[in-house]
Amino acid sequence: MSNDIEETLVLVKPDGVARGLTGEILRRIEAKGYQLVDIRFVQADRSLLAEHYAEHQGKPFYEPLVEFMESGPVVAIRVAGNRVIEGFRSLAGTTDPTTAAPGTIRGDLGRDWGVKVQQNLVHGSDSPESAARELALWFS
Ligand code: RTP
Ligand code: MG
Repeated sequence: MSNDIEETLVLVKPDGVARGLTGEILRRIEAKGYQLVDIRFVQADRSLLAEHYAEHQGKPFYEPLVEFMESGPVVAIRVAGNRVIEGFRSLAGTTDPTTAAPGTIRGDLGRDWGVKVQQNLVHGSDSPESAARELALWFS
């Protein structure tokens, strides 16, 4: 089996913080065997979010996404582990909580009644390049 220790950026989005799910999300990360390396509360501003979501600028969901992400504090977590970038995205489940598989964070805990798809509790970096860029941004 390969041993490929990586770091990824996980964000508990404002809906997760507001619903008191930070502990449950941290529990799932730790239960999987990943290591919490650093953690902080952040009230993100527009410039941080514009950099974080640079790849989505111009898309129809960009503006509502940024508005949602600045609506309250997020918890930023530096997580380490074997193939953790892919592994955390597997723990999180697919983007839309309605169709995310049961057993995943979004599938088990994501609401699909009266909320938008951007309210999907967590973010996880999607590649080694994204992880390096995003960790530098949130833990500068
Ligand atoms: P994330 O970046 O938050 O880990 O989520 P992801 O990779 O699964 O999704 P991505 O395509 O990167 O989109 C980033 C976030 O934008 C919101 N979104 N809304 N059609 C829509 O309304 C829509 N599509 C995406 C979600 O909050 C998604 O997590
Ligand atoms: Mg993404």
